[in-house]
Amino acid sequence: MGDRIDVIQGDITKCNVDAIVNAANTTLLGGGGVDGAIHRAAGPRLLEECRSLGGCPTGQARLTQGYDLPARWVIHTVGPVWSGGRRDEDGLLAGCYRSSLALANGQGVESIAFPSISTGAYRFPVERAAAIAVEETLRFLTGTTPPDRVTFVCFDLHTYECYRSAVERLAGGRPS
Ligand code: AR6
Repeated sequence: MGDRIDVIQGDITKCNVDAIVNAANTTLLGGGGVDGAIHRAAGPRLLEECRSLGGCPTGQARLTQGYDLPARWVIHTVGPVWSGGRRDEDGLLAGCYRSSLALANGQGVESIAFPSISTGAYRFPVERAAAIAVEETLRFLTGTTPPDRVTFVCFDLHTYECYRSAVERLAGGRPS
């Protein structure tokens, strides 16, 4: 199963995959971090389409086109703000991965790239988030295609190391 999961360090806006996932907020109207980078790279038509969606609840996901991005689709999901772990942050973060992968599956998306949802401005602890991301992805991929290939795109080295070790530990092998 580990052979369908990749971990790389880099910029998700440059990824040549069918769909990239955006760590958005409930308005879907843009922001900082990876959200800002995706809107800048996709161009103003992305914001226009996002406006028509009327927002997205935490833990769910919405699909738009990718416009000027190499990726054909953007899946916008809203991670939880970390507040100590007592507000079902784990369950909500798992929901982000489940609903993003379900949308990808319904759209026939073969390859999808995720950023490390919630671990920037929303302060979710990275090691804990990486375990949830990998567990939910493995659970979804078992017996399901598409997507055939999932890439975790980590911006900084610490995040990269956390996701790599989560894949090694949970998928029973080194990420390819
Ligand atoms: N490619 C890949 N990862 C990136 C990139 C990039 N180009 N840029 C940043 N990251 P964050 P959140 C990493 O804050 O915690 C926004 O304002 C970043 O280093 O983008 O879910 C939204 O509008 C970190 O590891 O998302 C929301 O209001 C990870 O992406 C809020 O931030 C997530 O950091 C969402 O916060």
